[in-house]
Amino acid sequence: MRGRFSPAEVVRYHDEGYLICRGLFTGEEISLLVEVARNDHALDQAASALDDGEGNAVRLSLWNHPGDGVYGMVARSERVVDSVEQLIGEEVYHYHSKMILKDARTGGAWAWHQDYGYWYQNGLLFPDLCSVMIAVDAATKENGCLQLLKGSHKMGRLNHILSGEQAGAERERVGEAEKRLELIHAEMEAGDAVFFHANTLHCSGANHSENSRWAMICCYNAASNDPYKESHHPGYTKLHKVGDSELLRVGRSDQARSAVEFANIDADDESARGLGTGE
Ligand SMILES: O=C(O)CCC(=O)C(=O)O
Repeated sequence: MRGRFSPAEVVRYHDEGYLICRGLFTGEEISLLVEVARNDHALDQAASALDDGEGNAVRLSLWNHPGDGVYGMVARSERVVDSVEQLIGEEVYHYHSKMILKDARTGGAWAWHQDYGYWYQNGLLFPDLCSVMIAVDAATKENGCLQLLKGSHKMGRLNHILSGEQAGAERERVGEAEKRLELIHAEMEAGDAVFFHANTLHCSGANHSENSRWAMICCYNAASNDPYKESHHPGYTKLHKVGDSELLRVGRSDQARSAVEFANIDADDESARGLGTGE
C-alpha cells in the first residue's frame, strides 16, 4: 500500500498508537496554510468555544467535507491519505477536519480522552480511525503541545464522562495508565504531524505562553467502518485524493485559495453531550 511510512514505522504505530512525521509539509506550504487560516474570517466566526473547566476556553472550527481550497488540499493530499490508509490497512474516508485555535495566553486545555470515546456515540462499531494533527504553529510544552500515553490504544475504549463542556476519560484508569505508560510530549515544528489511533489517550495543557498553537486535525475512518446510524459526522463518502503538488498550486492562486471551505461546518458536536456526567 502507498504511503510515507516504512514497514517498521507501521509496526511501531500499531505498537505505540502514534507516529510523529517530521516535515510532512514544507515551510512554504505551511506558510500558505497559516496565511489563509489567519485571515479567514469564516474560520474565526465559525469557531466554537468550549469551557476547559480551568478558566480558559478551547476554540475550534470543524467541518465534515474537505473542499477545493487550501484546507481541502491538505486533508485530501496523497501524502496524508495514503499514509493513513497504510496505517489502517484499507481505504479510508474523511470523517471531519478541524482547526484548533489555541491562542497565545488564552488557549484552553484538553482533558485526557480518546477520540473513540466521543465517536463511539456516533454508531461506529470499530475504533478503525486515525487522526492526523498537523502543526500550523510550532508546538512546544510551553504553548500546550499534544501529550499522548504511549501504547494506551491497547487498553480499549474507556468510559468518558462529561465535565464542563468536554468529555474526559475516567480519571481512575487514566491515573493508573499514567503510572505504567510513557508520557510523550509531541513537540513539533510547523509542518510536522502526529498520526494517532482513535483509542490513544491524549490531552494538552493550556497555552500560557506568548505564542499561539494552532493545529489542523484531519480525521479519517476506515471505509468498512461505515456507522450504523446517522450522526453529525458523515458515513462513507468517497474521498477524492489530490496530488501532493496541489497544495502549493491552490495556495499560490488568489482565486483557487478563496474557494469556500466552510460550507459544511458542524461545530455542534453532540457526541460529548451524549455522555453522562458521572454524577
Ligand atoms: O489541540 C489539542 O491539543 C487537542 C485536540 C484534541 O484532542 C481533539 O480535538 O480531540
